[in-house]
This record gives sequence, structure tokens and C-alpha cells, in this order.
Amino acid sequence: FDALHPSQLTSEQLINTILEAEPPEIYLMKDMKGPVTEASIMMSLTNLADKELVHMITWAKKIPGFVELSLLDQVHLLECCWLEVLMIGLMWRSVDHPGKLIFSPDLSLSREEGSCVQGFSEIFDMLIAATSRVRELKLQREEYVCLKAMILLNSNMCLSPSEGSEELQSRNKLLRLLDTVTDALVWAIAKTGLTFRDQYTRLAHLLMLLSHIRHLSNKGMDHLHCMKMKNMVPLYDLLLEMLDAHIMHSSPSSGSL
Ligand code: AOE
Repeated sequence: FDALHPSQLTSEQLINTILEAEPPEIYLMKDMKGPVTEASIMMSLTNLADKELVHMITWAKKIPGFVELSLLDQVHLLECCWLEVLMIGLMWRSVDHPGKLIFSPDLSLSREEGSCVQGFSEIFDMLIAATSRVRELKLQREEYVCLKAMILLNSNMCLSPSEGSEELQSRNKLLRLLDTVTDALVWAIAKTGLTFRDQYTRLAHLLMLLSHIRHLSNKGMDHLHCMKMKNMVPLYDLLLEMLDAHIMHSSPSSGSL
């Protein structure tokens, strides 16, 4: 499908492509021996996030049309949404474990365990609440992957495009791409066999989740900032490098991470 323009894909084909782009489960394979301290938890979480971010770039590049956007847009989108994308993934993994957050198959935290990290409880409770909402809605896998793609594609809408016809073109592509994913989400909802009225209601409920996730991400950013964990610069270079590498030798098999 890579060669096809995203709008030429059926909703079903688009969803299959983004289902296949799903990142793998990450194991920490670190026996959490010894006391669970603030430092050891944060070490594990940072380690996990680092690995996930590398897979996130690979994931984004597999979303039909993403690599056809300008490099500037690609970078901005990932910069804006990375914590939201991590968080919706965390909610998805945790949906069948009420009261717990499944960061990875070998790192799940209950509220009590998290409480040793300063400021964690507040975010923990919000993540648990949002996860309960996902559970109530019985979010389907197809819907989940559409929402995650929409988080990515919708993340820099408030940023005005910089000058230049390439950037304007990229912005138009982005808007059309977002419409294509919206169509796919509508298709996925229709598949559940609800009445038309209930389909609209479900669409609204699913999209409203995204505003909670954005809020959570902002709170999480504040928290990370307090903990001086935002090691932005080195990762930014890595991001640019990985995206750029793909554009340079654009054959899909060559060297892309
Ligand atoms: C949520 C989901 C998940 O899968 C992992 C984590 C780990 C840390 C958690 C967070 C989460 C949930 C909210 C928490 C947070 C720790 C404190 C906060 C609990 O309250 C996040 C660990 C983040 C580590 C920092 C990584 C720096 C990333 C910089 C990104 C960047 O520089 N660029 C340019 C973007 C790159 C995009 C690919």
C-alpha cells in the first residue's frame, strides 16, 4: 500500500495498515530487586519511554502519508504528541487491570507503589480515571489505532504553518490525511452495528477522550519538568536524524529504524 495515496485506500485497508504499524510490547527485563524507590521507578520509566520513542518514530513513518509531509511538520507533530501517544498506549495496555497502570508486561504499578514518586499520585489517578472511561466505552482495537493516529496528526493544529509553498502544501496534505483517518474511525464505529444515532454518540465520546488525553499530557509535562526529566535536546537530534534518514534513502527497506 505504501505507493498508494492515502485517500485511495479504503477505510479497511487504512486500518489494516495502521494495525500492522503497531509498536511491539517492550519488556524492561530488569529484575526490580531491592527497595522500590523514587529513583528506581523513574529510572525504569525513563528507560521504557526511551525505547518506546524509537518505536514511535517507526510507527509514525508507517502511517500512510506521514512521510509525504514536510520534514518540519513530521518533527513538530512528533514533538507535540509523544506523551499523549505514550499515554493512550498505557491506557490501552491497562484497560483490563482496574486500579493498575501496566507500563510494560514486567512493570505494572498500583497507586500505592507510585506514591513514592513525588507528584505521581495526581497524574496516576487521572490516568486511572481515563483508563476506566476507555473500559466503559469498550474501545475496540480498530478504534484505538485510529484515535492514536488522530492524536499524531491533530497535534500541531494550533501551530501556524511557516512560510513557503512546501509548508502550505504539507499542511493541506495533513488536513486531508486527518480526514482520511476520521473516515476510517467512522467506518470502524459503523462496524459495531450500532444504530446511526448511537454511532454519532460513540464518535463524540471517543473524540472527547482525546481532550482528556491532551490535558493529561500537559499535566505529565509539568510533572516531568518539575523533575527535570525533559532531556529534550539529544532526543530532538535523534528524532531529526531518524526522520531525515528516511527521506534521504526513501526506499522503505533501506536503513529506516
Ligand atoms: C506514560 C506512558 C508510557 O508508556 C511511559 C511513560 C513513562 C514516563 C511516565 C509517563 C509514561 C506517564 C506520566 C508520568 C511519566 C513519569 C512522570 C509522569 C508518570 O507523571 C515518562 C517518561 C518520560 C521520559 C522523558 C523522555 C524525554 C522525551 C523527550 C522527547 C523529545 O525530546 N522529542 C524531541 C520528541 C521525540 C518524539 C519521538
